[in-house]
Amino acid sequence: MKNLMLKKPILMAALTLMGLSLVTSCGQKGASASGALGSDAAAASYVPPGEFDEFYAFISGGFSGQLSVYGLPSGRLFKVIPVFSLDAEKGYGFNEETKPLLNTSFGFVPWDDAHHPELSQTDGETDGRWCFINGNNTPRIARIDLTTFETAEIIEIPNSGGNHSSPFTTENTEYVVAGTRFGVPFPQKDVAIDSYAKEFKGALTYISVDKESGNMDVAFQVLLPAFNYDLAHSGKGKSHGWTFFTSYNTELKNTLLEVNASQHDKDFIAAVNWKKAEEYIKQGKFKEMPARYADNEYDESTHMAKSTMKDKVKVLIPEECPGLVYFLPTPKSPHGVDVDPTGEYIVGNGKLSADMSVHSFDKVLKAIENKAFETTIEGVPVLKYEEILAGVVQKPGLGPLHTEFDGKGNAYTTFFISSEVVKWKLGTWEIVDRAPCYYSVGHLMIPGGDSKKPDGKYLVAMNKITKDRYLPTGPELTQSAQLYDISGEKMKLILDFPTIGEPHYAQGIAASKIIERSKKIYPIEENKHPYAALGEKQAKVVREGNTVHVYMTMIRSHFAPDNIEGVKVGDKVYFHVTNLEQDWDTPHGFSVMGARNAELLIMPGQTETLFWEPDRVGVFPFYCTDFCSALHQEMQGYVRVSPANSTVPLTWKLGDKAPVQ
Ligand code: K7E
Ligand code: CUA
Repeated sequence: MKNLMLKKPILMAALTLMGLSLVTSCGQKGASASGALGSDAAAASYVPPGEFDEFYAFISGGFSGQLSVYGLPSGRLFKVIPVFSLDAEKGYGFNEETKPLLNTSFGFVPWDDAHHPELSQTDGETDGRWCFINGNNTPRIARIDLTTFETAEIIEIPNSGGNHSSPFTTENTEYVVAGTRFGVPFPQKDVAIDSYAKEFKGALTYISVDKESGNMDVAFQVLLPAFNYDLAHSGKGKSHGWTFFTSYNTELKNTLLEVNASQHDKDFIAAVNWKKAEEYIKQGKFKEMPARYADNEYDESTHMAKSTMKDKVKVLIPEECPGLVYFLPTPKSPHGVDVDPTGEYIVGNGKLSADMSVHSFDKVLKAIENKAFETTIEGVPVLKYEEILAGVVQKPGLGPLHTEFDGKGNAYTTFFISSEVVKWKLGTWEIVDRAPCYYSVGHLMIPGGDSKKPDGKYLVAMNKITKDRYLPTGPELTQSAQLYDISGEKMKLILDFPTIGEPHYAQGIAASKIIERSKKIYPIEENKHPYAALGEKQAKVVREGNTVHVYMTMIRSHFAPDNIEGVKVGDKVYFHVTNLEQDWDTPHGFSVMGARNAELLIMPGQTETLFWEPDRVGVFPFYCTDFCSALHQEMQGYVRVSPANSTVPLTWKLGDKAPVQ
């Protein structure tokens, strides 16, 4: 979202023309509001040592590619879950088991730009089962299992460029969606970029989610004009069965977008009737198109991920599927599209618009029934703006991006340029409060704030710029989140905390929905890893040509075996290490000198594999990296490497109880 700043000069000019004065975020200083938090504010976010937070917050890392987990109201950081980016700390993407998760049709892609976490829902309420998050650059969606807080699946989105309007779920997590941000040739081919308006398309993809396992699959794609599909939300309650995607660049331009994509005073929200799509799929009214995309799943019993390449996709074309998609005109280059808890109001956050338009779902249905169409674009009827409008929030602020709800009839919208959160009333559209953000707020989050049942107690604003708020850290300064108490009439700022990466979006959930389901260990008897050693007696070293498999175990405070000889220069050595512990919070680490990847960090009952290619003779230590007991420092061993032509026999041992060889 930093690119929005580029729009500032244009926006400033436009607003000056409109006679509006502009309070830029850069002009403000924290001063009074920042330093002067009273002690009651401090108490409001204080969670005494040893006590739990009331909520979990899942905050995206943006260009860090990861998802971080905080407690609210304390703002304490609990975990950074590796998703799209390598994480040497956990061996994620370095160990053999997780590498397949990062496989794509482009090969191994060890980074992505992760924007929008989305919790699974049942009947429109967060259920604490999974958290999904989009990968923007190499179009992907990941599913994180909230019993383990680990990435369980990553699926690539075919025929897309920049998976931004994603992964927003439907009411019962029937689907998560993936709208392409960039128009791309469909299917990809070698064409002139200037043929954009003719050759390029914008695909909206529906990914089905298995009710039990959570397994994702590309169900179908809807082929639309090559607008830039920015954000989305599905309907709920009365609007269940629909998804709304914002778009910009309805001008269909391919160069200098900051000017060329800001021409129309209205862009569109694409309203997709996915229940209708299901009917069309059932009737066989789709085109099967070639595609190439990876679906990567982690299997908890083998502790291993597997990557499967898939090669086709069902595509629905609006011209052949009447009633499937409608365009709702919405001023102007809308970013977020947010559906209130009743499912009636569809809020378009027109970031270049002076006012905010709210559509009525009832009126949308009526306009469809009455065929109140302005025109039709590539088979998609454009509804008449006046016919679907529920109301307008007038001059709420500058640069609206995203709205959430408190379940008490109020909406809260972030304004990037005027750097504030504005509270307004659904139905009357009047502004009831505003609170400054430090600075340049992007998105906001109320736990459950995009569900049917918001917990309207706290609001987190995610800020792009912090400037003078924290100690300087060289040229790059931290981004931050700010916590507001929204239980009363007025919003109260109660806490500031720095974030990991650049937070773009977040989700929150009552801790009680997650705590009970949280896994403590992996039962060792359920470990089906093909190279597991399920007890020290099973520890062994096996040579197959120049590949050496080490079946190793770890338990406080030794490895079995801890002395290995007979490895040769040029061997390909796989350390398959099983953690035999069966107590909560007893991981062990494994690292070996000369390894060119990372450590392993192995949970109780789990097996992980480190690949090691010794390139010189010598005796190399390995050790445990996680302080696991008073004798952690003794948890170590040696592997001897002999010349390639050596005749040193392959042996291994642990103390006097050398395993049988
Ligand atoms: Cu940065 Cu949702 Cu990708 Cu807005 S997005 S800020
Ligand atoms: Cu095991 Cu330290």
